[in-house]
Amino acid sequence: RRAEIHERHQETAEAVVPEQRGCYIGGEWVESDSGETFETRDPTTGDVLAELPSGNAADIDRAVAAAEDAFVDWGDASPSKRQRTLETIADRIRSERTAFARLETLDNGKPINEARADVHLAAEHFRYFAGITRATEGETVPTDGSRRVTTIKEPYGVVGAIIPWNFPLLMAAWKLAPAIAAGNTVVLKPAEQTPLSVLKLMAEIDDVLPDGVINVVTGFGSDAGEPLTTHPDVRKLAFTGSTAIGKQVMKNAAENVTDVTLELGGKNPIVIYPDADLDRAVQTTIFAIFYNTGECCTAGSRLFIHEDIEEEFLNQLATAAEGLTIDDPLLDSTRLGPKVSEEQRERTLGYLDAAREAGASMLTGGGVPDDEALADGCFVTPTIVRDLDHDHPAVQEEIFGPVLEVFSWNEYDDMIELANDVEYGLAAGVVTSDIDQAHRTAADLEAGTIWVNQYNDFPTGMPFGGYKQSGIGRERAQETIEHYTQTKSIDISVR
Ligand code: TXE
Repeated sequence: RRAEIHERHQETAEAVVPEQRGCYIGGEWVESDSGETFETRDPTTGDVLAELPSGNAADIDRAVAAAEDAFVDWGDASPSKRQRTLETIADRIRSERTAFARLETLDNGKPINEARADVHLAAEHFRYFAGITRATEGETVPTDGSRRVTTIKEPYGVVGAIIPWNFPLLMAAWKLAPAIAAGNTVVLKPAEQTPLSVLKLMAEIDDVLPDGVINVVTGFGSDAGEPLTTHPDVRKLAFTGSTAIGKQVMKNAAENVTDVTLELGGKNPIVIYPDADLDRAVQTTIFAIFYNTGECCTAGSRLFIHEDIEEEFLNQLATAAEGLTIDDPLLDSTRLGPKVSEEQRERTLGYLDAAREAGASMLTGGGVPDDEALADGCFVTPTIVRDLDHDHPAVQEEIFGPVLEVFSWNEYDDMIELANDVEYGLAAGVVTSDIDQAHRTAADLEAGTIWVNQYNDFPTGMPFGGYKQSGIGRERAQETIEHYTQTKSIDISVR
């Protein structure tokens, strides 16, 4: 099986890794200014997938200049032209969906079924914002008869977008679609671990977009990301990643008084009531924590189970977790793939060691799979942790792996206090058959999204973003366009 996995991945890489491997600036594929490169690897096999330019400040300068040039026409383009462009991008993603999904699985390690869902959502996202281009309107402000006051929504100009590695194509879509729908041009820095699907996207839409409307600079955060956040000609920054780097991005944005939206980490609670349908509660929890191998900012990683059903629920949950197939993520039957990189696996295992040292017990999992065929990949077993204090770093910090921490409750107020006792506030889940309890709990939990009797559901158009240190702004929705436009008031004397 080990050899089979390598063979399958090599064949897939030959078929889907894009030939265009440069930075994409002003519609051209170019080397980095320094000539330096870096490798992106397949986390299932450890093999190198591609070598790419390692961009730096000089490349960001070139890309921002190209985006500024393109803004002259794109900022002025009719809504119908922008709409048609976004729809064509959606069509191109759709027609290449099989290759996009396989490429995403190679570069990130996510199970192929989940990669397919990402690709579908990315196309839908462009389609949604194609519609929004026609629905963005200014206002007429009521005044006395001496003047006419109107407002128009204008694009900022050049948007700097920085995205992470957990949903590479989808996170690109979340930034690119609203930015260009509003008439901005973009410089995008993909994550160094997973740059390939964004490069494929640019290759697929090269003839659709005027040159310079979207530019991509590949490379590392400190070399290529940081200069984008300090560039004085970048008028808006959109960042998804860790809270630590998000704070840095915000500080840099402050230097140039640049508008910024941030989508940062999460340490999200799931609350289970004793009246919950047990099967549904188990499946909701499994999906909440193990989807995308736990590499979700929304991962439901702190479980609050009512003590009346604790033992029965946890038995079923452990059985369900042990039943998840860990295997080659290119196989349809796989539910858990590898972590994105060795560094990320070590980080997850480090938290598990610290939890053990603090006296925690593992209900299931807690290490790497005992399967020789998977020995070259960055796999971690689905893990359920008990008996850990809520103030332990493994509970307070985002692990970003397949690790669930369990707490039992019986007093509502105490449970809510603990559920809210983290610096994050991205998402939360509630499982109950009592509608009053669902509403009350949704009201009391401090989070930007509350899922009731389901989890990780992302209907297009539902606003998404964080409370507290999980971020600023809302993506995916009509209000998102506000983050990519500025309002101009025009006051005309009519006397
Ligand atoms: O994130 P970084 P990392 C969390 C998760 C994970 C941890 C570390 O807990 O384990 O962060 O992951 C770019 N200026 N999330 O180190 O560094 C970087 O190149 C400008 C949660 O990968 O925040 C990449 O493109 N940019 C999260 C992007 O920022 C910089 C998703 C994210 O990387 C930069 C990812 C700098 N100084 C990680 N340094 C979520 N909210 O979903 C790095 N970057």
